[in-house]
Amino acid sequence: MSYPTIIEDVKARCVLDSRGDESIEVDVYTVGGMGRAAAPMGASRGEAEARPYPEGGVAAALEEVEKVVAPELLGMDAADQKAIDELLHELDDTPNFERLGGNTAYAISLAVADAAANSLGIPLYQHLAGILARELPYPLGNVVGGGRHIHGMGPDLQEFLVLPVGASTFLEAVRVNVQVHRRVCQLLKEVDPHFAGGTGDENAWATRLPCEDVLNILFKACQDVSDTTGVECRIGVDVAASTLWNPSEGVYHYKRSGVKRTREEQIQYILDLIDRYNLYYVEDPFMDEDYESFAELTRKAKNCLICGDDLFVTNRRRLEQGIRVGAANAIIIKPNQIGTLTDAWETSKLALSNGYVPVVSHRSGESVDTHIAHLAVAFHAPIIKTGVIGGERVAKLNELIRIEEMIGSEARMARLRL
Ligand code: 2PG
Ligand code: MG
Repeated sequence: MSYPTIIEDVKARCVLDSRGDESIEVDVYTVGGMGRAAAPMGASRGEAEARPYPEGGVAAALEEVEKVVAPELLGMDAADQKAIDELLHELDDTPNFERLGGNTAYAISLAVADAAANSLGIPLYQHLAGILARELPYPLGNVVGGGRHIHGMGPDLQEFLVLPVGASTFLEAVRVNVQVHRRVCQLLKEVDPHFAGGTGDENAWATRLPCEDVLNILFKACQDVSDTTGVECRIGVDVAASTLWNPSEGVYHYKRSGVKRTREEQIQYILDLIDRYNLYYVEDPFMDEDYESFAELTRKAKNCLICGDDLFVTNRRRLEQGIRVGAANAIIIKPNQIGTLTDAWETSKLALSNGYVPVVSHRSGESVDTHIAHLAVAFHAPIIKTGVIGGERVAKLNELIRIEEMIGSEARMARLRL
């Protein structure tokens, strides 16, 4: 008798991501079904994250899959994720997936999980977490873009985000986020004479206004939408501070506003923003080796999530270091930063058991895949960061609307810790 999850064939191809860049997509065929996954790609990548592709890019990665990985996968059980991910580490024992590429490992690891779920006839989140996974994450939506996610001189902060903390269903949460996104568009038209409805990589609005003007607009939009819907919305930012850091001068250089801030001034600036705009969420407020400043801000900021993305790069060891010194109280989980599903789950579990909030996240260059929607539910992540509009962003949100429907009357929103 052959099990439905036994792997029979593996194919990899080059496809395009949402920016038009080349990416790897992997198909895994089993006795009873098939799975597919394409890798996303970041623009503001952390120094310590897995190298996306080997020397030679996607073409070299395809060759590795065909010659090195696929022959080993044939006959393995797709339901044994741990064994698959261990194999990937055996085939590439470099610390940062330099031989295969983190994106290659991601596409294989996720395609295998997808194939197992498909062969068993159950949704991916259920295959990974069983029938007791019933909580929906709050969608953290990108409303205005800046930094490396837009072209030209925009606001220095990379992302201005909305979190509908008062929503009682996932569908209500995404509806509220869309309303905030639209309200911000109206307000930008009134304030920014150059605004022509353009958007950046994640379909967040692109404006030339400086940070404080954008925050004032987002604050007002959240208030207006909260007033009309009765759903409380809060603001978040991704500073992506490594992209502002000037190592030779030892300062954060805000080019748009023409300001340079030392480490101490940066801490004070972020504390002021948290206070003035009642921020719920601040991601990467410091460069990605400054655990100490993360720890100091986490101690001083009351009632705000301080999240590490480039700081932790979904890496268990870096999170352990953060836990030791009290740096941050939330962590971005991007499986392609670390390469495999098992590694991402281990990091997420460690976060949960130490009171850190895992935030499952998209990348700025995305596929239309829906896997991260399933991962957020399976990993018990209270928040998912996916954008507000645009096909590749909405794909994840719509999948969560379907998951909410599949769970039925047992479905509830995750518990936010603040
Ligand atoms: C981030 C992400 C996603 P990128 O910094 O959080 O929004 O950007 O994928 O470019 O690293
Ligand atoms: Mg980030």
